[in-house]
Formats: sequence, structure tokens, C-alpha cells
Amino acid sequence: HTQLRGDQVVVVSNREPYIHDRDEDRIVIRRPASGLVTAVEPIMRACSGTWIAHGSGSADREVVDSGDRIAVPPGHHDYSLRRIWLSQEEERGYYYGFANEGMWPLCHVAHVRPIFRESDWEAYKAVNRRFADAVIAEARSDDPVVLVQDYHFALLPAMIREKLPQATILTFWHIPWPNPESFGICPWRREILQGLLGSTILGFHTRFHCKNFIETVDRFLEARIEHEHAIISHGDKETLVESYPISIEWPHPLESSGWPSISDCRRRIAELLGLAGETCLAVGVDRFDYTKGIVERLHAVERLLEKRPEWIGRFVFVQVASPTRSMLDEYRDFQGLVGRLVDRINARFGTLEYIPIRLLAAHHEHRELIELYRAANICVVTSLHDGMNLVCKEFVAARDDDQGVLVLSRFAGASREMREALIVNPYHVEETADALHQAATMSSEEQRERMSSLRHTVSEFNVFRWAGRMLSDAARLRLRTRVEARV
Ligand code: GDG
Repeated sequence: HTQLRGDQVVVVSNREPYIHDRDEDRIVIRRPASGLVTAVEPIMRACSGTWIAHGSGSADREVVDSGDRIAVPPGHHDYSLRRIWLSQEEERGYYYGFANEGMWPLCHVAHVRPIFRESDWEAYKAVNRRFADAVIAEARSDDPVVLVQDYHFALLPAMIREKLPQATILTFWHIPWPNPESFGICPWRREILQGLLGSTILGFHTRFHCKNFIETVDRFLEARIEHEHAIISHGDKETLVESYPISIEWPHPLESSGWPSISDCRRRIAELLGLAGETCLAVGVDRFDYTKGIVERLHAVERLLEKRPEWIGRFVFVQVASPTRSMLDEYRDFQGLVGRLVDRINARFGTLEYIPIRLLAAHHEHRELIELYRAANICVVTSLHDGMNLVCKEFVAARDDDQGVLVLSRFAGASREMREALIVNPYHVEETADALHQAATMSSEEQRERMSSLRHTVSEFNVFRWAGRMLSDAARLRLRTRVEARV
């Protein structure tokens, strides 16, 4: 980001980094459960500029100025947050409908059928237009740097490009990109691809997603593709397609020195959940989403208890599941299904003193998650498909004692980097159950070896590395555009 000092950075995302809610006579500030916000917020704190997002809190309107903006983070004022107000109808069509019933299942192989409604598509286009207008209004020069975030805004890059041809537009797609056959079922596949190709740089987490995107363009658009450099020329513009694996902000020593000790965390969690002394504690932390493989991991826990009854009474699995998109039937049905499965497994193996599975279906404070990560013996991430997954990185960052075992799905982007985890196919119940057993019986020495290596990787490839690589590529391409403009 140092290379862009003095330049104007505008971020656009659906989710806002700070949500103001009314709680009787006071206003409380919430941080959303969102991987995107976890990753992008530290960058904005370092770069400054403006973040444009959908205002979603019940007190958001009370705290903004007449330009619909507020300085954040609260108390620090590093950058400006500009809220866009959407009507219920816009939110239903653009966000719940096209983005979350269409694009989300389209891009994730989780065997949930995407729903494409004409009216949702119309709302998606209109809302993308509203955000494009806001970016254009915010731009203080004709060549701002705009960071477009995620699948809510596939049309935005081309809309911005049309009005600000010199802008440097970096679009980051936080979720997987499927293969051309899968993507091809979207009725507006060409419009989406053309929209994205308004970007100067289009980033994905892995090379595999880049390759899928390039093949999709090759299949559905007239475009020139330089495979060697991953550059797509469409019309008179070029887009660089590159992988930038996202990460977390590695905790500052001042922060981690304030964490309660591992044994205190363990004691508090044991008290809270009534765990016996020798219990092996496994945890999962997710938005309550069908792509995260929560059902599959519950089956694996059940299989472990069935196959190795010595764990009955001694193995407890805690799932934090923060409510998400609960307006949608698919999500409500899924959340109900998980609840029933937990009850069935608990009835099968539980006793008066022993509850094998705890489902904590509520939003938790960041501090509570840290406590849980530090108290756990095992962290379980079994996504059926995940762009990256940050929970596994947060778990590793929380373990400054070099202990704890990560069980990680091979279908999460993170499995490319985090090789010392126990990598599983979540669809294979037996394999996942065996990995849980292996994790639960791993020697402290092996845990230390694996964990210190994982910690080295995540601290090195932290979120500033992610943003730094993307922004330095942007600075390079921008310089080139400026030089070419002079010729
Ligand atoms: C998308 C992609 C990609 C969860 N519950 C609570 C809570 N969380 C936090 C976690 C973590 C974040 O939410 C979830 O991040 P993920 O990466 O797991 O997943 P998505 O939200 O699906 O994110 C994903 C990411 O974008 C970034 O590119 O990695 O693949 O799907 O930070 O800790 N946070 C709090 N309370 C909760 O109850 N405070």
C-alpha cells in the first residue's frame, strides 16, 4: 500500500465493516461475521480513503452526516464509510435473490441448485448501477484506485470503466469460480463476464479459480487470451487475471499479550460448557451456511463415537454457527436440519452429564472466538467448497503455544497453503472420522511441529501480503496507463 500513498482508494462491498444498531436507549457497534471484512478492513485502516457499503444496521442512519458517511474505526477515524440505503425490494432482489440464491450456489459446488429470476437480475443491475454512481461521485480524480469486492458487484467494473476510463479497478472475487459447464447455466453469463472484464485486475484466491475463469471467458465471449501472462483483451481493454490468496492480519504482540492464557481459556470454556477434565475439545466456527460442511462434520463426529466408543464421554464438539441469510428458505431449512441432526446424535450418545455436540447458533464476540480457539484441541474446517476460509488461519494465529490440530477440507482454498493440517475430503465420513481420531491422539511434539510450521506460513503470508501484491500490480499497470496516455 505504500506505493499508493497519496492516491485515492475507494473500496466497494455489500457488507459494511461497522454496523450501528439501536439497543433501547444506546447505539451499539457490531463487527459482522464476514471473511471479506476480516481481510479488507486492516488494509483500509492502513491506506485510508472511502469504503462504500450497504447500510444495514438499525441505527446506521442516525450516525451518518448529510453525505451519508461516518469516520471509522470508531475512535480512530482512519477512513470514511459511506452508506448506500437500499429499499427492501432492492435488497430482496439484488442481495438475497440474484447474489445469494443465484451466484452463491452457482459458484460453489455444494449441490444446491441456483435460482435465477428475471426480477432479481433487474434488481442486481439497478443496484450495481447505484453503487457505480456512488463510486463516480466519490472519485476526486479521473484515475482513482477502486477495489471492488465480490460476487455482489460483477457488473460494477464495466460500469465504472465506462465513466472513468483511466481508473485502476481491482476486483477481488472472494468465492470460487466454477468450470465453464457449471457457469454456463447462468442465463446472463455473458453480461457477468463482460462486467468483470471492466477490471484492470481480477483476483481470485487460487490459480485453479483463475484457470476456470479464463476458460469460461474463452467459451462464452470473443476475447483474446494471452495464456502465458493470464491477460484477457476484450474490446480495447486488458484485464490481468491473477491469484492472490487472502489471509488475516497477524495479531500484533500488543494484542496477543492481552489474551487470557491457554489454561485460563480452557478453564473458562470447560466451566461454561460443563466439560470434564480430560475432555478432547473440537471446535468449528462458521457462518451458518450450507457450503461450510457442517452436516458432514457432524456425521464424522457421530462415526467417531460409533467406531471408537472409547471417546464417548471424552470427546466434545462445539459448533459456533452465526446466523446468516436466514431470510432464505434454503438457509432456514438447512439450519433446521442441522439442529435436528445435533439432537439425534446427542440423544444417541449423550447422558445426563455428557453432551457430545454443542450447537451455539448465535453471533459471538471476537474475544469469545479467540477464547474458544485457544481452549480447543482440534479445529474442524470441512467446507464442501470455499474460496479460501479464514477460520483455519485465525485458529493458527490464536495458538501461540504451538499446540492444537487443524482438520481442513481439501476443497477450501486454504488447503493449498496449509499443508501441515490433516487434509480431508468432507464427503468421506470415514476419512474425516479417522482424521478426528488422529488429531485427538496426536503427540504434543507432532502438534508442535505442524503448528509452528503453519504459524510460520500464515504470519508470513498475512493479509498485507495479499493486498501488497495486488496493489503493487495495480501501481505497475497504472503507471503504464499513464505513460501510454502521454504518448
Ligand atoms: C468469504 C469466502 C473467504 C464467524 N462467526 C462469527 C465470526 N465469524 C468470522 C470468522 C471469520 C469470518 O467470519 C468467516 O470467514 P470465512 O473465510 O470462513 O468465510 P466467508 O464469510 O464465507 O467469506 C471465504 C473469505 O470470503 C475472504 O475472502 O475466505 O472463502 O466464502 O473471520 O471469524 N466473527 C464474529 N462472530 C461470529 O459469531 N465476531
